[in-house]
Formats: sequence, C-alpha cells, structure tokens
Amino acid sequence: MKVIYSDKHQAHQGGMELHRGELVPCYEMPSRAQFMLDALRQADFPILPPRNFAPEQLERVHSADYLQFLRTAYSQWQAAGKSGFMLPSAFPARGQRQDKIPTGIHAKLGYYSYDASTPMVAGTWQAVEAGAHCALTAAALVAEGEHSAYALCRPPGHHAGYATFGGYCFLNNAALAAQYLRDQGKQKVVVLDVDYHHGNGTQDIFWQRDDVLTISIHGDPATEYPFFLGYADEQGEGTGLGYCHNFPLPAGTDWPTYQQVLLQALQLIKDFSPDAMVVSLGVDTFEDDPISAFKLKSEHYPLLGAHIASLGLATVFIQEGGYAVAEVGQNVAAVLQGFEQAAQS
Ligand code: OKP
Ligand code: ZN
Repeated sequence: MKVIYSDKHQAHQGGMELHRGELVPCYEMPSRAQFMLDALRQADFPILPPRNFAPEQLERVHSADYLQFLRTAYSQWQAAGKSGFMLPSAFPARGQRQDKIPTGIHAKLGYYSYDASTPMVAGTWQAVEAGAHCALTAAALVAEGEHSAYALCRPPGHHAGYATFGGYCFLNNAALAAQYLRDQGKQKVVVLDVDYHHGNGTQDIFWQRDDVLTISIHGDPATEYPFFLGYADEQGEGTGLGYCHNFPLPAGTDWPTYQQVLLQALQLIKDFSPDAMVVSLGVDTFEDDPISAFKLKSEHYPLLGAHIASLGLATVFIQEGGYAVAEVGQNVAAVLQGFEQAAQS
C-alpha cells in the first residue's frame, strides 16, 4: 500500500497545550511523523507526496467561514503585535450566544474551538492543508481502484468538526477522505475510528447522514477527552439515526476486551455493507501512551490490521493519534503490515 506524506507538517510545532489543567509541552509533536515515516520506510512501503486539490474540496466538510478563519487567524494575531503560539482562552458555553461571529482574534479563537489544547503557530495552516491533501490523495488512489492507501497526516483530524478545532485537530482528514469517496461514486462509506479518543468531529460532520456510517471505539468520555461526546446512546439524528455507533470502554481495557468490541463493530459494518472504508488510525491505545489508559501491546497491532482486512473492503487509512513517540512508528507499520498480509491471503 502506498503511503502519502508531506514534510510540510513540520511547520506546525505548537509549543505548549493546556492538558488537564496544566500548561505542558505539546504531546502532538513533529517527531511523531518522523518516527512513523522511518518505520514505514524500513518496512518498504512506497512513499509518495500528496497531489494538489482545489480549496473548495475542503468546503465539502467544513464551513467556508471556519476555513477562512483558519487561513487568516495567525496573521490577525501577528497584526495584534503577538508572536509564538496562540491558544483560545474563552468559549461560548451554555447560556451564551453562538449566532454572532465575532471579529476580534481572541473571540474568534474561542468561537471556533472547544478546548485550549490546540495551539496554532505561523505554519499551522500550511501543515494542516498539506495533511488534508495527503488524506484526499489516499482517498483518490482508492477511488481509482487501489485496494488500500495510507495518509500520514499530522496533526491529526478526527476531533475537528464542521466549524470547530480542538484536540490537536483543525481539518477532519478522515471526513474529507470519506466525502471524497462519496463524491467519486462510492454510495456507502464507513468511518471506523480506532484512536483512543472519541472521533467527535467525524461524528459531528456525518451526524445527520445515512450514507456515511461512523463507528468509534474509545476511552469513556466520563473521564477521557473529548469528555462531552462519545457515549453509547449517541446514534445520529434524523436521516442519520442509527448510522452512528459509539463504544466507550473503561481504563485498563486490554486486547481480549478490545478485540471483542472490535468484532461487534466489524459486524455492524458488514450489516451496512459499505462500498469503501476509512479508518481513523490512532495508536494511542498502546499501553505506554502518555495520555491514554488502554493496554494494547505492540503484538496486537498486526491483529488489528488483519481484523480490518477481513472485511475485504477498499480501505483508506488516515493517521490520527499516538503519543508514545518512540513506539508510534512500529505500531502504525504493524497495523498496515497486518492488513496487507491478511488482505493478500
Ligand atoms: C488527539 B487524538 C484537556 C486535555 C486535552 C487532548 C487530547 C487530544 C487527542 N484537558 N487533550 O485523538 O489523539
Ligand atoms: Zn487520540
């Protein structure tokens, strides 16, 4: 399977994030991508640059005003005489207005986000746009007939909603890939999210749709980020009712339990009988991940890939989280190798 990668991600180096009430160095750092790239090279995956896409392609899943904000936010910050990384500091909550788009940079930052763990710097837009193009390129390869492709996206994307950034995410790469597959004629698409964190952005984007099934397996939001979405009773709305499934799992979840739930998710996918699949691939389910609480070991990642391959679906893998930096590369490569070996047999 081809790996799509751009080194433009390096321009996004956040600095500090507000993590569980404390300002700490960003867990989501450029070396993550370097470790993944090295491991994939080592494993002989062909590595290709992304194609270019029209700006309108991003409007298929994000609002135009949100995209305009992302493109211009940092220059507005600089125009205010500031430098370094910028974080939102106030958010419209219950009882406050969300119908007025504010003009000041601090108001806008809060308006378009929902946490203070997602800093922006001068190169952020360049990096996230390149990441989105990696995802779209992987989707294009699969739409053109390849059985699978992998987009090495950094920063991740599954927390980004229609018009919100958060959880290190700005553009929803998985949603862009899924929508691209739809636009190229795949009638039904599933997004399976195996990142440790609930894919709230992807859920938001496809919440009212029955043509894109979203399934997420993740840490219980009662204690785990993103905290306010990801419960099992969230099932979609309107036409989308029944086309969203969440599997929140407790801290300490190990492979036997995880595998059991994964098999349930795969059965839901079979019942839906999609024409293509997008996998939001986070390896922060790893036992040594510094911000997560599942207990998967490196030996389980090839099994995860093989289970996904057992569906026999054309599959686009999109990189999401994974913060045990030194092991992230080998774990990602293991999933993709497990997938390829099972797909061939
Ligand atoms: C991104 B992905 C808030 C903690 C914020 C954000 C975690 C984002 C994970 N106090 N932590 O799903 O791997
Ligand atoms: Zn995650």
